[in-house]
Amino acid sequence: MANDKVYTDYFFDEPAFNTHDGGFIQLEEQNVPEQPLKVPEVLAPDKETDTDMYYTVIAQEGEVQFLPGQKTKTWGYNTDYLGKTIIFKQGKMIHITLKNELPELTTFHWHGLNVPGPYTDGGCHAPVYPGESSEIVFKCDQPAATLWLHAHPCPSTAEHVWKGLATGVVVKDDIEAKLPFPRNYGVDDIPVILQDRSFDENNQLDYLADYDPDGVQGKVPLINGTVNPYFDVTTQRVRLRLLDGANRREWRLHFSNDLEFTQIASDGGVLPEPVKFTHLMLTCAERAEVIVDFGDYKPGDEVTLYCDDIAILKFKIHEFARENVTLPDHLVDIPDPEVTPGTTPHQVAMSGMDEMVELNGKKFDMQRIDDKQKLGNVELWKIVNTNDKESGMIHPYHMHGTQFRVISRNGHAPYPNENGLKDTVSVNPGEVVVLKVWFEHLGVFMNHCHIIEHEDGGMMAQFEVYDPDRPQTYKLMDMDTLMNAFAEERGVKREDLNIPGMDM
Ligand SMILES: [Cu+2]
Repeated sequence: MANDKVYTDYFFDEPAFNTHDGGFIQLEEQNVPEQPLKVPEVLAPDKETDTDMYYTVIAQEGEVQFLPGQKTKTWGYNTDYLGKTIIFKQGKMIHITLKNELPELTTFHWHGLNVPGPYTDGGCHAPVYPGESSEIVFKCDQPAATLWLHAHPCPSTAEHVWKGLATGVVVKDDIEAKLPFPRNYGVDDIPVILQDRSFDENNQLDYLADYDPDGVQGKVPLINGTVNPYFDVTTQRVRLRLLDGANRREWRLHFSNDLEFTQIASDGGVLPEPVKFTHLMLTCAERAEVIVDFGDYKPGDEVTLYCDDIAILKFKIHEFARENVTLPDHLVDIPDPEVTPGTTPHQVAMSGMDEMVELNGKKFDMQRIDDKQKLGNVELWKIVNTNDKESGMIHPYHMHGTQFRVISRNGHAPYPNENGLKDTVSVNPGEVVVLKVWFEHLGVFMNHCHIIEHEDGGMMAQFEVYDPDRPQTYKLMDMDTLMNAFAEERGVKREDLNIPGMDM
């Protein structure tokens, strides 16, 4: 049953929906000296036992030499921009001190991690104020995957991510460890965080100046925080843990000479079968682990990764030991529980663009629970993008607290790389995507478009995962408290607080 087909398109009816929007900004290659791709360091644990791991994650200010001339002021986790890669082992208890050394409140959201909501999950209900810290403890209990950590302090999530608050989180397990994948971190297994930014005349990030309610973009490709990067290839096969970490951009990826590559994992972990591509698209927050085989190249050759027709990352081929590895046709088993009888499918409509974005006809309200699902149930969620095909955008739909299955797209089978676990799914204009969703933890969680300005603008809701035998009460944050805190921290009056997309 091996799927030998090589997919050569982006699976979308249109080659590029995001170009429909008048505000679309195309990437531009930068005329600056090439630099080695920054590979984030691994975050060292503070302490480690057979059963427990202890970490400190610090949100901090920094500065980076992105471009010749002035350094850029940035934010990051345990470093200047983006962060150190955090590696969890399945089965361990994880203790994390979350420390905020920024001048304003932020939150620490574990995107794709199956943990209780709303505090451990780290959405808007879990602010950490400047100079303060908080502790979370959870068991890492999910398959090997590439996840990520990012700030989620609604409605300033987009600005915090734009300044740099995002980093890779890798879960490892014993099943993935036996598969013939490259896994030597930094050598043949590297995170590749895809972002775009624009810089002002002083090389600074000016979020307000670049603000677009349909998502902030910039013409400068920034890969792991590197402008014009290259990577030295010293092994025949290289595993790229691709993450669309952009606020709004879709990445249409392909290599020079249409080099084939193989996707082995999606958001929630390893795919049931490898899928071969020459062209792959990622929408905001989606991940794809791919293996690129450079066996047909020789030392001195260069292979380029493009987004559209813009070079974003070069691979310089060096001498490497030849290997002849064939991936098995079947990689892992994916859970596929039966839908609980008698349950009614949930309906989620993502509508509008710019300031008009809504979810089910409403703007986000952090005090309102919009939906609920019983712990242990498996239920269908029907996600609709009501934008029209001529002028609408793709809305990448994300649910906290779960790794779901994609059942169908407008009644058809999902794309071939959507047969694994996912936490974010692109929904094309005019499309209905059906998901099968179950949860492993109680809590209040958010569901939203992951174009971050759409989420901040209100295309977001929240639901409760409940157990009738264990009723919970949650202290939910309110907009007044958050806005007053932001105003105080930024040293302005509440009415002068400039958070775009927000009616103060
Ligand atoms: Cu959207």
